[in-house]
Amino acid sequence: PLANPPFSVLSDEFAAAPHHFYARLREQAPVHYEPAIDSYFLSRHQDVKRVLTDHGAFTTEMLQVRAEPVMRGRVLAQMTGAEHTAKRKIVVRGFTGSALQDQMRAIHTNAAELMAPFLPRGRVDLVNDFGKPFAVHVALDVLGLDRADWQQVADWHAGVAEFVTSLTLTPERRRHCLDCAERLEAHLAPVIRQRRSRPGEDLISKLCTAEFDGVTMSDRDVTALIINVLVAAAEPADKTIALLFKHLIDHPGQMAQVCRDPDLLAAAIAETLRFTPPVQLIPRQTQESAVFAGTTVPAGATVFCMIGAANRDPAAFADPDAFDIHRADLGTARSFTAAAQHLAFGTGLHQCVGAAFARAEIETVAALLLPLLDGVRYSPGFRYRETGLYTRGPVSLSLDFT
Ligand code: 2IO
Repeated sequence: PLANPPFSVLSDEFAAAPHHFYARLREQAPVHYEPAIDSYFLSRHQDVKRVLTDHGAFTTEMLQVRAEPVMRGRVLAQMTGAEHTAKRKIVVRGFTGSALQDQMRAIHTNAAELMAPFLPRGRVDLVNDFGKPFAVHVALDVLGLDRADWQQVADWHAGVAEFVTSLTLTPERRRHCLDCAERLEAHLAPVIRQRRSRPGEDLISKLCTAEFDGVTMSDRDVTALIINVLVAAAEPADKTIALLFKHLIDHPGQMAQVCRDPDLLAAAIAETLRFTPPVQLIPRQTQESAVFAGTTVPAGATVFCMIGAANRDPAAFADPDAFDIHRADLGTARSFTAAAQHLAFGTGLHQCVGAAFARAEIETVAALLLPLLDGVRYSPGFRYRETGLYTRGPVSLSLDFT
């Protein structure tokens, strides 16, 4: 359908600017088949929403091969029923309520410390100098792990995330990713042992001591949920921060409004998540064959929900390719809940467990950065580039400020 030359999600053209292809995909190939990876790509808001909402018909079974080898066990997204409800509740408790208040204080201190060396220079790479270390620090804080190890954990996390978010992986890269996962697991083993004997208030302790019908989780179960929280918290955070500032710099009128009224930050963050979701793809597996827009997808097939394309579907959002923090159809208050119209956090049973935390985290860090980055602009000669098909964000964001 997108013929001449045949369109591929795996092409360099798509990797350079996926959003250039969204309209054509939605209109001409809403069920795009990718033979090299034997997978289907859905781009319409309505189809994506249907897949994510119907967890009986569209399962997460493929995570057994797409995630388990590096997560070292089963993640929340693989669970259903009573087990899912119980374990999700424990994870949620780790970063809501009073835990959230403490974490936001820690986030403020964290962000201020990381930015301090760059303030006298008036220049910062918001991705590599700030966002990446910040994202891993926050994830370690939530888990109650030592921040001193952050660089090592960041490297292992990169390998685990590469495995989960790759559409194709060479045997060498696969080996490297599995190696990172094994080292991370070995790093966590003594921590788990220690928290079992002397539990504290942190999330790992809660995972170690929680009982289900009188039985605690195995080391394997606890390890997988720790890595689950680490990846889910660290991987999208630096991307969201950088994308928020990029969009505001590209729209000076809206930047001025947000600077004047920081209460608009929540709307700016929600619109950033709609416009450029840091998680662009969500995979599912068909339980039975299913028909979308007249095309049949066979049973047992891998289906990728294209969140970026769904979030720019004119059937769901007016003038979808415009970045507009005042858009009427966004519903900022809803944007971080199950009622969100944008699909950046997914939707349905497995909707992001950290959505409320992510909102508080990004709002806190953006409110801190905004006055520090007074008069912010791209550094001279800076060339903007994004990377990633699954999780996607700026390679770097070199900014000058006064
Ligand atoms: C970690 C991909 C960053 C999740 C995944 C195996 C499960 C799940 C997601 C998100 C975002 C990460 N999938 N978080 O898409 O926990």
